[in-house]
Amino acid sequence: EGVGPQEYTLVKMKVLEPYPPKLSSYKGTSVFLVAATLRPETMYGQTNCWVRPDMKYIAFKNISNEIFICTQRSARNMSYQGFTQFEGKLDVELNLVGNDIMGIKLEAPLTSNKVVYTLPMLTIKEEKGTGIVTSVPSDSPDDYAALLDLKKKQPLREKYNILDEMVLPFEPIPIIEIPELGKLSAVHLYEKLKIQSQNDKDKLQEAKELVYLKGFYDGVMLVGDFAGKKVHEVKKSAQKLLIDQGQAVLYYE
Ligand code: A2H
Repeated sequence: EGVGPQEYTLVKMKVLEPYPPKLSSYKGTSVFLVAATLRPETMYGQTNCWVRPDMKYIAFKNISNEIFICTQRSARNMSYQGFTQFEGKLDVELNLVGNDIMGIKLEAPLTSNKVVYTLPMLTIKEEKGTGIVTSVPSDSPDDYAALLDLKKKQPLREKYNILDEMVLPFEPIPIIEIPELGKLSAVHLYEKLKIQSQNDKDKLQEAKELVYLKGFYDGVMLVGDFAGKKVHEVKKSAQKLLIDQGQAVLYYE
């Protein structure tokens, strides 16, 4: 990777009540799954949130008395970035695994979906971001592949107790138009490269590079506060909008 730290936009996805059993002690308190993204301008297209079923997560209280859920590794980093009352001091309140927070309702910023659900993605890495990934299947080939896996495979939904209504009604939302790739660039490349599943690593890598290469300079926003503007012009403004609305914070690693 490059020199120096990577800046992420940490998107706060609010857990809606009633909370699942493992979070029941937080009734009345604000709880967020925090997702690290490099593409704040795509938050208009969120359809769900990815969690890895077997991955360990923790809950901690931040300096504003909100509960954040993420990996312990990322929470430790946050404790050195002003997220906690005392620098470097992290009070782990709960130990969780992904399955404890699977199929729960969230409120996500900017998207036209009033409610989105946490769903399983099996390829989430431990050593990157927060272990929570927000899903934008219109513009992220990984997200589209994982969503399609769930849509196509009833046994996969059943394995993780995912109800049809958490998956089937959610379709990629056209939010960015890219010359040659259209208004759903991830879908276009998934089909063009004949990607089969979220485990199709090499083709997904190729698809991601193509979306990024063509999208950054030539992509045009179709919806929201920056409609009509180029992606590279609005990335910073979208990040600032989210931060000003209290729906995101900066995170580095
Ligand atoms: B991106 P980098 Cl629309 N494991 O956000 C796997 N993937 C992870 C992750 C983890 N632990 N943490 C974050 N990510 C994803 C939006 C998006 C993203 C779009 C298009 C491309 C894209 C919506 N998902 O990323 O290795 C997150 O998905 C393409 C790589 O640190 C995050 O941004 O560069 C990105 O990967 C961070 O990847």
